[in-house]
Amino acid sequence: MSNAILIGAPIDSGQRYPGCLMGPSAYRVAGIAQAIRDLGHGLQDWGDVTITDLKPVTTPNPAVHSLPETVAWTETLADRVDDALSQDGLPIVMGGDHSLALGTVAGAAAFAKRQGRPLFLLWLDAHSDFHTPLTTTSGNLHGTPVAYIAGRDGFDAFPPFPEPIPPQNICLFGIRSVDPAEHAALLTHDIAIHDMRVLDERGIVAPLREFLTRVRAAGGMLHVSLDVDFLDPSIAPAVGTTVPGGTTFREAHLVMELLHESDLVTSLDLVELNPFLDERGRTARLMVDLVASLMGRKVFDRPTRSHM
Ligand code: 4U7
Ligand code: MN
Ligand code: MN
Ligand code: MN
Repeated sequence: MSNAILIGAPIDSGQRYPGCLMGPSAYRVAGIAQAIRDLGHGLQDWGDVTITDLKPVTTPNPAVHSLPETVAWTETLADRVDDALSQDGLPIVMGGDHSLALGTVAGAAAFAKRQGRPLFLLWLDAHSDFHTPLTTTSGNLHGTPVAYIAGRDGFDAFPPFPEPIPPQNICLFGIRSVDPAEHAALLTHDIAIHDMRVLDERGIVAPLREFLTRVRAAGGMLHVSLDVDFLDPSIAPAVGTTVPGGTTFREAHLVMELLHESDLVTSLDLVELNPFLDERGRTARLMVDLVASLMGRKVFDRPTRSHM
């Protein structure tokens, strides 16, 4: 059983579509705490994180906006996630846009470094989020965390990433929108890119098991970052960056069920939910149900058997 720790991260500054800051409230209204408790886990809610002092940081790319806010969120969230892990907790960070992962994964990396354990990253997203502040044309920093985590240049305004995750320990899943500058950079990094073309052909089970087997063999920690746009917009409309051709209801649950059975997940982000765009709370409820699958809710409960 886990000691789940909810951390609200009401971040809107990594993109330009207001509303993600209502995400933590929507998850609470949709019953995330009770869903986790009902599965027998311990649960604490640490409330919503706030930022205080902004530093006058700059970047040469004039397109970038909200850099001081994003740097402040990064520092604060890294600290919260490190604290949660240090208390033997499973941090579940409720966003907020995806720029929050600049901080959450930095916190997990700082903890993993002290433990002497390798950190792995599973990125469930329509987008590769592999821009740097120097290459982004939209200027929206929610498109940059994977580059920061992989140790790419261009993040001078940010705290140095504690221990960049080697590309072989990063797995992108569900990808179907990659900008030219991201594409060029990805070609020079050995990151597993399971785009939708690959998942259509191979299914999601085999590629995910391959990755989880490597995490287990390395004795690694595993951070999972779940972007709402990983899901097809027909089932998850509450997101500013919809891309058609996403994962289905059952594919997404199957990913979560396999993650539960692996028992490898050590931290989780829920990002990009924009409740202002939702239809009667359906996206928030789906995200909570996916968390429940990750925490052990089953379609049909059978005596334990291993799937790894
Ligand atoms: B998300 C984009 F141009 N690549 O940089 C950009 F297509 O966290 C989208 O995955 C980024 O939702 C999407 O603005 C970031 C765009
Ligand atoms: Mn601390
Ligand atoms: Mn994303
Ligand atoms: Mn995305």
